[in-house]
Amino acid sequence: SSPHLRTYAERALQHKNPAAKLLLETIERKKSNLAVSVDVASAKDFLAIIDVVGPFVCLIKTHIDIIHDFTPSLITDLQALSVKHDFVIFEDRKFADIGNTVALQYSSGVHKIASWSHITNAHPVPGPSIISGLSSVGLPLGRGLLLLAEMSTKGSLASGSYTEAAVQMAREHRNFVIGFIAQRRMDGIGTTPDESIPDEDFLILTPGVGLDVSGDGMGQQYRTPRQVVLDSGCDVIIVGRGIYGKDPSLVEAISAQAQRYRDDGWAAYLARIKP
Ligand code: BMP
Repeated sequence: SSPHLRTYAERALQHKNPAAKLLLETIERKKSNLAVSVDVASAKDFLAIIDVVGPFVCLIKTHIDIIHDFTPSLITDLQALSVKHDFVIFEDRKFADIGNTVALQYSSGVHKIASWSHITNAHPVPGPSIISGLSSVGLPLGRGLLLLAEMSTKGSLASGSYTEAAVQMAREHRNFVIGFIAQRRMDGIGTTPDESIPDEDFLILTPGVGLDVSGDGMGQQYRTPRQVVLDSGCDVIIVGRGIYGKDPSLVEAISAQAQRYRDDGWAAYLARIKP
């Protein structure tokens, strides 16, 4: 059956990539397919939000280059929170260069992403060499890569044959590419029904999720957890401003929003796997 009709636990047993396995197991253990994207500029706010939403998430998504007062100790603190609250870490770096350059960007610089982020992502635009470059660093560390097959923004160029080519690229590197940033399932895309690969199980992590507004006035487009998980078959909802809003000090409001999205995402999943 199509992967999205199976439980996260069943899928965890079959996945060979350690990061994919960890994510699926964490989703099942915490009964949460919610990822929170913590896009704030101060280290203090960053850690405070993660500590509040931590109990409700399977994954924390970071843009570490947004933090204006970054120091290496922030990573130690982030890792401590990931142990305390049991979540996976995904640095949303969106690599997009030649293999040699992305390998350096992934392993080195101030942020040393590969050393702490279980999952990262890349634009498929340079072709398969971006996967080779990143996997030369990430595979020995047990990391996983997501390709951006689609985007949530109005007017996105990642559609049609571009999306298909991204899926084909992923199929050639299934030990390292664990899935996609996309708006719907990618199973069998670019194949005829008799060609489709039975044990293909790509994880679909989906941003552009919000319950209260339909956009942000800068091209972002929001759909509800139910539309994303039940109607489109995606595996993880990624929510940023819908949860932490404009004021990171409103701890109770943030906690309530995280629970609300966690509950909606999980209800949509249960409705999806119901026979
Ligand atoms: P928000 O929920 O506040 O709109 O944040 C969405 C997050 O997901 C941002 O960190 C953005 O970089 C990321 N994102 C997205 O919105 N759309 C995509 O197609 C891919 C993304 O990584």
